[in-house]
Amino acid sequence: DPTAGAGDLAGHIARSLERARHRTEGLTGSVDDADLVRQHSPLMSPLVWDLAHIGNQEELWILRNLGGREPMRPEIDPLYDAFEHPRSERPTLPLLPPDEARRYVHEVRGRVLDLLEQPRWGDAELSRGGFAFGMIAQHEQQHDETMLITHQLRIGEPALHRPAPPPPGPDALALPPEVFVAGGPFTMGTSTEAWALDNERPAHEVDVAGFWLDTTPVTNGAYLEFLADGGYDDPRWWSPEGWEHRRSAGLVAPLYWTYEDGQWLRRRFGVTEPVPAAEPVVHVSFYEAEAYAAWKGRRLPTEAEWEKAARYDPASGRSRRYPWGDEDPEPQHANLGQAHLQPAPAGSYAAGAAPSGARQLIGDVWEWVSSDFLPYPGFAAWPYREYSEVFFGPAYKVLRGGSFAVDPVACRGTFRNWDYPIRRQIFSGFRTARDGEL
Ligand code: AVJ
Ligand code: FE
Repeated sequence: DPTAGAGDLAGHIARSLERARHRTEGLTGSVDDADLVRQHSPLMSPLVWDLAHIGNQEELWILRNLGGREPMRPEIDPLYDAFEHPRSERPTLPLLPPDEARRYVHEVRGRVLDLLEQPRWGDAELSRGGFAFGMIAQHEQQHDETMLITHQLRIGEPALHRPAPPPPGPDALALPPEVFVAGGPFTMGTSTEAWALDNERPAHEVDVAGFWLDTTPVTNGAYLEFLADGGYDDPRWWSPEGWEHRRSAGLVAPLYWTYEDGQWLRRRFGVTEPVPAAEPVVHVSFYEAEAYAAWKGRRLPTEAEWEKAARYDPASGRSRRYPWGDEDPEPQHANLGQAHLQPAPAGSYAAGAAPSGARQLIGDVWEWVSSDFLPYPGFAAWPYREYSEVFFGPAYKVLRGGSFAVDPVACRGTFRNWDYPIRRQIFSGFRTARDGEL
């Protein structure tokens, strides 16, 4: 539990902030300054924008809103307000140059750590259980994932290097293709997780009929069968909106795939390599996920089904924090934290299996579910409407479980991500489901 050992809450906060900063420095220090200010895709900000935005949000929430301090550089606030300027416009703004951005975030962090050493910072509602700090650590990690997405879009020599994930255990090939999740009510969302964000709250009971779920995310090998069967050319498998998008965008395969000399290759952080069959497919849109599922005679799980499969323990009747239990993620449980620059082969992480037997629900790839991003009953925006509330509605689809690019601090069984159904520069995959009894 992130708040366990409450005596050392300040230490836990400091370590979470430090881990995020170490990652930020790796992502912004591995390319030169020209690369930091360049826009690698109109979908993304220049990396130097993310960097100063991280510091600006930290200053706003911790130093000003919690600590009551005066703004350090009020003139830069509008530049780093994500709602004032869309990503495509950000390169034209008078942004802080790399050195100044680095100095700014460093200065903010120094003052935040000073504040953390003062007594009574935890008295405010905003910092109960360390929430404001936890929110800021998660915010930095979320932008680290955003910056990793920019790195993947970037053309050029590889700048990041990580070992491949360990091979799966010997049982990976013998796993049943699907697992059964029994019907009945379960507790969805949370009212007790100190660092949960507003859209994960409150805990509420949801009744879910029994269903079958893929044991692992859909692999490249399985997805290639959909390609080979002409799946991208057959409107039967696509929703009307999905087909329209598939046509106008000219989709023929996942993002970053190319067909050369009779085989599919992919570009991954500057390296072009054959598409590995055993790995979960990544960089697909919601529409592609939905079409694959229809071709299989299956469907995407609903968000409630996904969460029940990931959290519900039939033996105790309660919902766990993670598929494996209540303990925070360790390397044997899940592929998280940018430890590797790719998903692990399907069937990996036996120690992270859910009670149903489903694997890799946490980590590896974000999983598209069929549900729109909507508030839970009893939702209250906290601490600002622009985190979640302004995005609720049918324009956004939910993604669950986190990817290899998500840090443990920003990942739990209740965590909800969302994006437009056409998006695929994100580390998005999926698994499929079907109705049915045991
Ligand atoms: C939750 C990933 C959709 O990156 O747009 C970052 C997280 N919110 N800064 C995003 C977020 C404000 C958000 N997502
Ligand atoms: Fe942000």
